[in-house]
Amino acid sequence: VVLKVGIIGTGNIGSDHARRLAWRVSGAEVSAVFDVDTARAQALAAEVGAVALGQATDVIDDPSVDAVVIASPGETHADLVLRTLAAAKPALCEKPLATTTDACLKILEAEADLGRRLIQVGFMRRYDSGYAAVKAALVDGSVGEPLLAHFVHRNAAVPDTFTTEMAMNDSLIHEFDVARWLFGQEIVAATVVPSRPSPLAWPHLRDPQLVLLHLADGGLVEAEVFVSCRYGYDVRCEVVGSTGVVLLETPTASAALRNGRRESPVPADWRVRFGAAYLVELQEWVDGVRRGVVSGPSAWDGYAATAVAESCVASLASGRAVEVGLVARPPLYA
Ligand code: NAD
Ligand code: ISE
Repeated sequence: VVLKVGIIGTGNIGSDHARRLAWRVSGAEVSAVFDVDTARAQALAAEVGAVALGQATDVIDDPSVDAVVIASPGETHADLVLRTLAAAKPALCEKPLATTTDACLKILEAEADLGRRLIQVGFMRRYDSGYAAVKAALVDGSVGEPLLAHFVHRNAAVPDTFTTEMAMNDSLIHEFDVARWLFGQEIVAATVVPSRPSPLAWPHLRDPQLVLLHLADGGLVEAEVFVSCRYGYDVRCEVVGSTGVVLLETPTASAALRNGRRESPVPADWRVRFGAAYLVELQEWVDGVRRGVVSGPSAWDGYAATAVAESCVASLASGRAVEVGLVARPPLYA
């Protein structure tokens, strides 16, 4: 049976996901969409063969919707996820799961009451072939025991509505999830150190910044976030193990060799860099939901990443290391 998906939020990534589900993912179709920007929702509905409905809850409750993709701004996620859980429907919620740990905890409680996992968070890097290779090298022990990691997360530019805190809860939240996933460890403390700002960053932004994350087993992760780097979208990681190192470079499809130089393109943005990963993410989600299983990044993963982002924002204010205090992990997410 084809999975009928409803999309809430038809901006950049909501539209991309809708097109992937309509045309590139097998076993799925888009049946309904909603956006507060009615014209945008109607245009996308016409494009993918869906109907545009009048409210987000109409999408969630529509009998022609089996599962929901939430791709509206982060601060709207918590209410929509809770509403979807109340309708006992699966949802793929873009990151962040919610903007506060209190809201994440309400979601964990609601899912625990249902007694089964229905929520997946859009941490698509876990579906990227490069990150999967790094994870495989750590799992098979080929670099010994993982000790520490260096991460780089650079965006060419951000709109002037982007804040210093968003570098943590909107951009680096991906690294918080990847660090937990790669090391199989929770992050227990975070320290943020802003650098001298780039002259090209918006005047209100502290950009770039360095973050130091302490893992539960004593491992360390250091992450640079720089959202005004200008030259392209550059996301990398290097994990240092006891007998070797695993490197994930920014992939390049081609290189030009001329005039004594080797030049290769840098992806323009996340759409280009992670296009293949979003497709795998959606295909696996659809396949799982059709079998009655949701097994990707969980509401617990969403909560843990938001908790790290909260500690980073506190560290930004205090200039000190801030602990990440998580509640006990419920058995549903064992
Ligand atoms: P966007 O601004 O392009 O799109 C958001 C859309 O939501 C807009 O069309 C807006 O009109 C609509 N909207 C606003 N309030 C709404 C509401 N209450 N109900 C329904 N629709 C509403 O933003 P975007 O870049 O597409 O980001 C959307 C979400 O996806 C964010 O949570 C963002 O963090 C996440 N995102 C994830 C990735 C990733 O790599 N996984 C990349 C980009 C964005
Ligand atoms: C955006 O929302 C994403 O999730 C991208 O992956 C990230 O690189 C960017 O910084 C965010 O704003």
